[in-house]
Amino acid sequence: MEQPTNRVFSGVQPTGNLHLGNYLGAIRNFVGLQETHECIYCVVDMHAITAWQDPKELAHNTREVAAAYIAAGVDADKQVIFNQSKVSAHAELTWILNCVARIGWLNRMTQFKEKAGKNRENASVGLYDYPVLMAADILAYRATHVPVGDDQKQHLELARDIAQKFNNDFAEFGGEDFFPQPEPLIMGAATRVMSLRDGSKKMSKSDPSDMSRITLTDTADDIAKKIRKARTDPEPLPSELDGLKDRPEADNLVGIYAALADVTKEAVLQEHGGSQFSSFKPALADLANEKLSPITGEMARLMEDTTYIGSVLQKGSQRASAIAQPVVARVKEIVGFI
Ligand code: AQP
Repeated sequence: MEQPTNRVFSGVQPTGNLHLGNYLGAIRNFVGLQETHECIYCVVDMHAITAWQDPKELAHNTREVAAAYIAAGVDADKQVIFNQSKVSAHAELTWILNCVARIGWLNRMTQFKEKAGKNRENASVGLYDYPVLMAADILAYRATHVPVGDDQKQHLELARDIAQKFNNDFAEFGGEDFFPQPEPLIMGAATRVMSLRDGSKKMSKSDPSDMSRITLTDTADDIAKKIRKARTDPEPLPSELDGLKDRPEADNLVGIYAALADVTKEAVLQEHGGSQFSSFKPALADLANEKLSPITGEMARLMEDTTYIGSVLQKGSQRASAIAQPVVARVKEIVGFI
C-alpha cells in the first residue's frame, strides 16, 4: 500500500460559536495548504457529541463548519470536505487503536482534565477516549501533516505514540512502518488566541461569555464592541516584544492583529508601539472586520443553500471512504481479523 508524502488531515468540532481562534489557529491555515498538499478537512461531529449536543443544533453547526471551510477559501471540488460520522472507518479504527493506546497515556491528557473538571466521574467515556478517536481520524488516511492550534499539540503527540506502538506491536505481521508519524503544523502569529475577557484562558466555543470571543457570525458592530470592551491594562503598547511579557491581554491583541495582517508581532509593535489602547483597539476592530466580513457574508450565503452543503458533504464522504476503507481493511488483516 503506497504511503502518501503530503497528505493533510484536520477537523473542527461542530459545537457552535465558531470563533477567531478556530479561524486563525486552524481554518485559515487549511486554505494555504491546499496549494502544496492533498487535503482532507473533516467536520468532527463524533467528537462533538463527547459533550451533550442538541441534535437540531448539531445538524446546523455541522453545515456551518463546512460553510466556514468553503467561505474561508477551501476548494470543495479539489479537496475533501466531509463529516466524520458518514465514514465508518473512523469508528472502526478507533476500536483497534483503543486496544493499542495505554490508559496511562490517556490519563496524562490535559484537555480531558480541563473539560471534565471536578466532575470527572460524570464525564462521558467518549470525552476520555477523544484523543484516540483523533488518532484514528488522522491515521485512517495515513495523513502526514495535521494543521492545528497549539492546544492540540499533546493529542498529536499521542497520535504519534499510538502509530509507533501499532507499528512495533505488529511489526512481524506486516505492520512495520505501516502508519507514518503525523507532523503537527502549528502555524502563524496566533496559534493560541486567548479570551478577550481573560488573557490566561484560551478563546473557546464553550466559554459562557459571548464577549470572550469574536465569532464567525459576528457583525461589524459586534466585533467593534467586543474589542472595545476587551480587557487590557492601563499602559500604552510597548515598542519591543519584550515589553509584552507579563501583559497577557496586550500580547493577545497584538498577536491577533499580527495574524490578521499577516505580519510579525514585532512589525505590529513597530507601527503601534507607544499607542494607547483607545487608538489601537479601533484599528484592530477595523482590521478584523475587513478580514472577517467577506467570510461571514459568504458563510451566511452558503448556509441558505443547504442542498449545496449537503452535496459537498455527501461527495466528500464518498471520497474520504474511498481512501480510509482500504487502510482500515489492511489494519484488520494485520491484526488478524478474518
Ligand atoms: N483559542 C484558540 N486559538 C488557536 N487555535 C484554536 N483552536 C481552538 N481554539 C483555539 C483550534 O481550532 C481547531 C478546532 O478546534 P475544535 O473545535 O476541534 O476544538 P477545541 O480545541 O476544543 O475548540 P474550542 O473552540 O476551544 O472548543 P471548546 O470550547 O469546546 O473547548 C483545532 O485545531 C484547535 O487547535
